[in-house]
Amino acid sequence: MVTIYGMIDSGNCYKPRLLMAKLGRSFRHVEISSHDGGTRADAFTAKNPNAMVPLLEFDDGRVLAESNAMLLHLAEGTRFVPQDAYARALTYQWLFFEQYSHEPYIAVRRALLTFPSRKKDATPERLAQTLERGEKALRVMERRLDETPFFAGSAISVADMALFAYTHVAGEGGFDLSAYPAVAAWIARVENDPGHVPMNWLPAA
Ligand SMILES: N[C@@H](CCC(=O)N[C@@H](CS)C(=O)NCC(=O)O)C(=O)O
Repeated sequence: MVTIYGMIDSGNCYKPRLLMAKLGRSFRHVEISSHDGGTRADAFTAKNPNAMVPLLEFDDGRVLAESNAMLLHLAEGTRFVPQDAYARALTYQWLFFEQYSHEPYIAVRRALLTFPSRKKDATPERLAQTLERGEKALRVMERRLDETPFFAGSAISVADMALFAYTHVAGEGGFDLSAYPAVAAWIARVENDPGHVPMNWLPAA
C-alpha cells in the first residue's frame, strides 16, 4: 500500500488524496505539517530534500514529490488522463498553469490569511500582489470554463482536481467567487463527479 505524507489543510496534499478516493484505492496517510516543523525535520528531508508535502512513498521505498506529478502517475490509464493527445496536452497545460499562475497566489494568499505561522509574511504588498494575480488566474479560468465544462474538454481530468484543490477554498484567501459564475458552476460539477471527498477526508486507519 502506498503512503501519502501530507497536511490535512493543504490543497496540494488534498490533490492525491482526492484522486485515490475517486479511484477507490487504499493508501496510508501520514500527517507531516509545516505548522510544527515536520516538513523540515531530518527524518522527512531524508525522504524529500525539498522539505515539502505532499510526498508519495511506494512499498519498495521509492518516493515521488510534486502533487501534479503524483496526479499524473496515479491516474495513468484511468478516465482522469485523456486518451486523445490534444486533450492530454491541454491537461498538462492546465497543470502547469496551476503551479505557475494560480497556486502561488490563490493558495499563498489563503495561507497568509489563515495560517498563524504565515502571519508575519502577510505584508500589505504581498496581500495586494497575491490578490491581483489570483484574480487574473480566476479570470483565465472563467474564460476557459465559459467554453468547456472541464479544463481539458468535455470530461473531468486530473487538471480539474489540481485546480479544484485551492479554488474551492479561494474564499478563505479573500477571493469572491460570486464574481466568477462559470468557475462556481465548475466547482459544483467537480463536487458532483462520483467518488468526490472533501479536503479534510482521510482514509480509515
Ligand atoms: N509544488 C509543490 C508545492 C508543495 C507545497 O507548497 N507544500 C507546502 C504545503 S502546501 C509545504 O510543504 N511547505 C513546507 C514549508 O513551508 O515548510 C507541490 O505541488 O507539491
